[in-house]
Amino acid sequence: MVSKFSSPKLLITLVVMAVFFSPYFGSIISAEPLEINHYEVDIIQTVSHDDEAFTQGLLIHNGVLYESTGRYNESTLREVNLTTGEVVNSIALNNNEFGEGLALYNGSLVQLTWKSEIAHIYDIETFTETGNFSYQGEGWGLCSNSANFVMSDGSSNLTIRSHDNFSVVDTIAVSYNGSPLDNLNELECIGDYVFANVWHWEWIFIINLSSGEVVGTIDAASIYPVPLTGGVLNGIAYDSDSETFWLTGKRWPIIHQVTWVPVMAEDNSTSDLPEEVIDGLGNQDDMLESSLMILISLLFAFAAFVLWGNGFGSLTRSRGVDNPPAATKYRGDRE
Ligand SMILES: [Ca+2]
Repeated sequence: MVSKFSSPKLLITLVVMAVFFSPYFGSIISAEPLEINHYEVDIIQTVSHDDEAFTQGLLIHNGVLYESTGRYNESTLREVNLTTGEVVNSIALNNNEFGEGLALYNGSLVQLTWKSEIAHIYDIETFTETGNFSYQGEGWGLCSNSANFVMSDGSSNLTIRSHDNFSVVDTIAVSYNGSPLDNLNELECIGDYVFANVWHWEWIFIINLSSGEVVGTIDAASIYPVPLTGGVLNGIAYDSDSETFWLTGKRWPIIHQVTWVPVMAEDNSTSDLPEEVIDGLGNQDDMLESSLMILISLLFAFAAFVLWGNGFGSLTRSRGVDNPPAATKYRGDRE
């Protein structure tokens, strides 16, 4: 291998280049895993949950759980005591309506229906229906942030809707690893982010609402009931008082209070992450910065060769070295 470096001047130049720029390449490689964070669920406590509740919407207000349940002839809006799991209050939807997502805005609960294209508005204290919104298409998940409602319909799009009249303000295409994330289901709005269940997936996805990109995943496989007596994971409620989340699923006999724990190892190794997560860790800004640094490195190397009086002629004469080692090293570490 030493024979490749037939020119001592070339070898010295390349070594100096490699040492000089090694911090940049080190930072390039270590910076990439920071963009999508991967978490696991840490259970704080587990409370019983009505195993007849086909959970479609879940939220917490002032320490009280509000839940929307689905299925024709069975759909309800209910208030649940989070200490006992007891259903404190419940009203039934029309038999031909299938309850879906649930959101709170300005003292009112807004409950979607799957295919009836109507959202019921209730006073949160009395469960008295005070009005309704209409919309086109299917209703799946719903949450409310400081500006708007955010709604899912089973596609990879989130629809931003007006607090005032439910009109469409914007449509956000949600992507994970550069691909559309279909089957977006129950939602929870927290600031500029949306936490989303995805139908038949045991992960929760953290979506940047501005870009539509998934910026985090939460593996909730560990919280499924054992034995699995219910259906899919569906139901995310954030308790701002305790800064914890409550999670459950369709017809699960339990509901958990949880926090998230980063999966990332202490040495920032990404070896424990699923391949699909690692693939999504690339950050466009970091990549641009990386490319610029490589370009600067190559220009610097070229200038050094010219000034040394040797030029790239030594490369072709020596053969076997097609690129400066810095660039070769970078490509090798990326593969
Ligand atoms: Ca929710």
